[in-house]
This record gives sequence, structure tokens and C-alpha cells, in this order.
Amino acid sequence: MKIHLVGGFLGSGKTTAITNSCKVLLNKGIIASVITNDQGNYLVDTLFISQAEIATGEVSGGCFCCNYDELNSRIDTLKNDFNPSVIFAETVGSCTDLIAAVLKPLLTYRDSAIEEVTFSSFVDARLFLMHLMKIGLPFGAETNYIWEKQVEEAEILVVNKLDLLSPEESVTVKNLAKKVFPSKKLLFQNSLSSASVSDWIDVISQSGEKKEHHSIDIDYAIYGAGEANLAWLDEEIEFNSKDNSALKIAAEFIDNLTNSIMADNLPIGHLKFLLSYNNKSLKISFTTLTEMKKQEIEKSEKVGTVHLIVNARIQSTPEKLRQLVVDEIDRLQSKDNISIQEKCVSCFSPGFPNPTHRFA
Ligand SMILES: Nc1nc2c(ncn2[C@@H]2O[C@H](COP(=O)(O)OP(=O)(O)O)[C@@H](O)[C@H]2O)c(=O)[nH]1
Ligand SMILES: [Mg+2]
Repeated sequence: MKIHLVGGFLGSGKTTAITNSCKVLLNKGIIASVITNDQGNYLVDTLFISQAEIATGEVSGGCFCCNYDELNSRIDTLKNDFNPSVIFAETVGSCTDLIAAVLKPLLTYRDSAIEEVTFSSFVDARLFLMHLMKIGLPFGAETNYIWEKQVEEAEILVVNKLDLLSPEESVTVKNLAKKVFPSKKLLFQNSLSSASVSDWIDVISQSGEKKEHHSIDIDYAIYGAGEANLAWLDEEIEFNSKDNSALKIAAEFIDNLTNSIMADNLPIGHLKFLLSYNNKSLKISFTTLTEMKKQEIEKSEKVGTVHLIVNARIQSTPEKLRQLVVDEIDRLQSKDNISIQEKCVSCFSPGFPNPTHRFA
């Protein structure tokens, strides 16, 4: 069995690549499954992957590093229940030091004679190009430190969303990356394309024999501050309308919340919404460099009830982020044809990283 550990910042495209890779593998008759990970609960990604009929496990409420035993038991559960040949383990996007705190413990405590472990890191090609051209990233200094450490420790670095660069920018990013990181395995990918993820699958399928893994030097005080700069908000919101306008109102909520986060210049790690209505579901994501674009929601569809899951990871305080949601709900609630109920609200900053194991 192969365990593919997948790291990379919030919104870099890990879930997209993993979901498409599972589909490619399943089409070849190879059973692939996924373990998702997040500090929060009610995860859009887990629902999204399981809707693609891929077996999933979840370590929620904390990262793999700080909950190694849970990761270990999720691997065993998937193994016992589905006997997969491949397990993708997607780490929470604010985590780094994964070689020391996850990869080496997996290699040390699990049976490496029958399990191979690979480690890939994803970066958004647009942010990576900014980094290579020494243009500051849009986060605070400590959060940028996490992003840079994720790149530094990458063994296989997947420069993702290449389709969002111009042809000239693509050439520049490839040339600069090879020059600055000559010893890394570099892949340039569009994870929306099955052909493009197939190259990644080929690389990770063959790279299990790599024996030497180098833990990075890292200052946990800065890393912890970088995580503490971010606010997490997870909740479910139910929109009920008397005149079947629930979808239109939910779309208005998504637009307005996203606009107010941007208007306040709060850098977005990721902002994900999963809408469920009339036996359908729709995932909408915004990431760091997302331009506001037209929603794909068919607002004229008659819908009485919409369930919305919100996962927001924003550089802000939990109080401020929560207030933006409350203000928008209050504004929409004042319309007399709609009732809005929030459930399972959780809003916090991640705690200080304290790995279960760490191999220098
Ligand atoms: N254009 C483009 N969009 C992508 C690509 N990979 C992911 N995305 C989009 O980026 C957003 C975040 O992706 P996701 O896989 O959830 O990122 P994660 O937070 O790293 O798991 C989603 O809207 C994806 O559709 C890509 O290669 N090209
Ligand atoms: Mg994800």
C-alpha cells in the first residue's frame, strides 16, 4: 500500500488534485481513498470528496502532526474497511514541518516493509511566481514564514494552477523554479485536468524508494504565530423561504460575505461554501488571489430550503470574522420572506502546534 502525504497552503489545490487522481486511479481499477484533515469540523472537502464516491476518513479538530495517533487509526480503518492500494492524506493548509512530524513518524511506527510513504507539497503557481520574483506575499510575516517553510521542505513540489498563468509567466516560473530549487522534483500542473494529474500520479507511484528525508530547521514560535494570525470559521446555515427564494438569498449571502472580507482587505486562505438544495449540491471556493467572478448559482431556481456549509480560513481575528457573518445574516434576516438559522457555529484561531512526535 502507498500512503501519499500531501501538503501545501490553504487553497493551493490539494483536494482538487487528490479527487481527480482518485478518479484516474479508480478508472484503472486501483482502489484509492483519502484522509482529510483540518483544525475545524463540518468540512466542505470531506463532503465534496465523499460525494465523488471515494472512501474517506477525516482527522478534524486538529492537524495530523498534533494528532498522529488519530491519523494512524484512520489509516487502519480505511485499510480494514476498503483494502485500498493508495491512501492520500491531505494535511491542513496551515501546517508545515511535515517531514519531521508526520512523514518520519509514519515511516518509523508503521510497517515500512509493506507500506511506502511519499510526500508532495502544492503551491499556487501565481503565489510561487510572486515568491520567485521576490514580490511579497499577501499574508502577514509569520504566515508567509509557514508558506515559505512548506516550499523549503517540499520533496516533490507541485506548482499548481499553471493554467492561471499566461504562457510567458509559465515559462518564467519554470525557468526560475529550476534555477532556485535544482534539487527538488518539480511538477507544473493543472489539477482540473486528468492528463495533468496523471504525471503526478506517475511520479508518486514510482518514488517510494527514496530513503533520505531531511527535516527542516523551523522556529515554532514564528510558526505558531503564523497560525494564530488566521481565523477559522465553520458553520451550517439553513435558509428557509416562504416564496421559494432561498437559493437567491443564499447566493446573496455568499456574494456579500466574500465582498465584505475583500473590502476589509483580509487575506483569504480559503473560503469554501457547499450549498445543498433540491437533491443537488454545489461547491464554491475563493482563495488568496481569487478575483470576484460571477457565481455559477442558478438564482432563479425555485428553492424552499438551502443548507449551506461555510469553511472560512481568513487572516483576521475570530471575533471580526464572526461579526462579518452575523452582520450579513442580520441584514438578510430583516427581509420578511426568509428565515435563517445558524447551526454548529465554531470560530477560533488554531492552537500552538505541538506535534505528537518530531524527528529532527
Ligand atoms: N484554475 C485552476 N483552479 C484550481 C486548480 N486546482 C484547484 N483549483 C481551484 O482552487 C480552489 C481551491 O482548491 P482546493 O482543491 O479546495 O484547495 P485546497 O485547499 O488546497 O484543498 C478551488 O476553487 C479549485 O477548483 C488548478 O489547477 N487550476
Ligand atoms: Mg483541501
